[in-house]
Amino acid sequence: MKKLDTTMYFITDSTNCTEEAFLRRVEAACRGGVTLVQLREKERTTREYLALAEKVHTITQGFGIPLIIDDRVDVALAAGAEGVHVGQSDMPVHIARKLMGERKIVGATAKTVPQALEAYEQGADYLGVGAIFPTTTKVKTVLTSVDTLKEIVRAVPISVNAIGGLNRENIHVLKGSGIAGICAVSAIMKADDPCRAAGELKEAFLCMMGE
Ligand code: TZP
Ligand code: MG
Repeated sequence: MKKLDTTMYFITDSTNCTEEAFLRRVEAACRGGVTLVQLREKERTTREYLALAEKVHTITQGFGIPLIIDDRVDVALAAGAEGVHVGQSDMPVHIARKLMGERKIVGATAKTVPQALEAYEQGADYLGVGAIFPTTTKVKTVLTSVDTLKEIVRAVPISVNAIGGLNRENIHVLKGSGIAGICAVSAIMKADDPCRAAGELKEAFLCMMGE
């Protein structure tokens, strides 16, 4: 199984949330139509990360949505997740690919064309590019221009997703960029109604792409 639809890529943030409320939000986002889910945990122990990954995986499997684990190949494999996402200071893509095998999804972060080419050549299935806008989510990042995003889309034949501060009001800047999808944390995670937020953001993106 390796069919990849990155159209509406939901990345989780469990901070300031009970586990029960967090899992309810993940379930709601899945119901809302997200096409890919990434579990992104920065503070948990390995055992906690794995335990949460297993719970999230049970939810995503119920919807047939692939689960990607951020940073950790070992947790992805142990949880039986569909893939892993690695950043520039994580496991190199070619090693992540070797460890995960050909059938799993390996995603990578790229902020420049050389980084994008390297990740593609090392076996990445998709790239996350950003931050396009300033973000309130805890992350070490710098802004990436839409021009660089477009250059990356032209440079590699794999799916490229924009990330960072994206919401229904600002995704129009991505029009004509050739991206495969958008990644969002807060627009869904912090919404009053994550199911509706996920559906509306996805719809707005698809609508913009079709114009
Ligand atoms: N990488 C670049 S920006 C970002 C990550 C993980 C966070 C995006 O979060 P939000 O809330 O959608 O801005
Ligand atoms: Mg990382």
